[in-house]
Amino acid sequence: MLVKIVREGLGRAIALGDLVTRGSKMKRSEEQQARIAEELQSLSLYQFYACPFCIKVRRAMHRLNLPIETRDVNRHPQFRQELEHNAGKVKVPCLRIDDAQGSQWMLESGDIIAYLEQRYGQAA
Ligand SMILES: N[C@@H](CCC(=O)N[C@@H](CS)C(=O)NCC(=O)O)C(=O)O
Repeated sequence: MLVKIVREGLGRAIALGDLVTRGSKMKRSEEQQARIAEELQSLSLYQFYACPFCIKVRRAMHRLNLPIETRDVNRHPQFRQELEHNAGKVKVPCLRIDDAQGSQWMLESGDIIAYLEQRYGQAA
């Protein structure tokens, strides 16, 4: 119980630190940004607000200027169930990638960031 409270407190401190130290966002033309925002409808990030690994991913999303929907699995039992059912466990962050074939559930913050960098990191 105490460990949980300390971990949550630390996570919130890191989240606050993240908010005040975020740098600038990648710049794109209005057209490019609108196209990317449309594309990002097919992505969602299952996460906890105070999880350091989620903060790392949200920081990359900010830097890359990617307004991806975030789904807090601590606040919404439906998101927790979806994550557990599809990813096989409640582990965050998890990036859900939807396409015509179905959904891919990507775990591991490092893999998620590498995927976002590779797909959206180049200013066109
Ligand atoms: N190596 C993973 C670590 C993720 C991780 O440990 N997430 C914690 C929250 S900070 C979690 O989901 N814990 C729930 C659990 O393990 O059941 C990553 O980098 O994404």
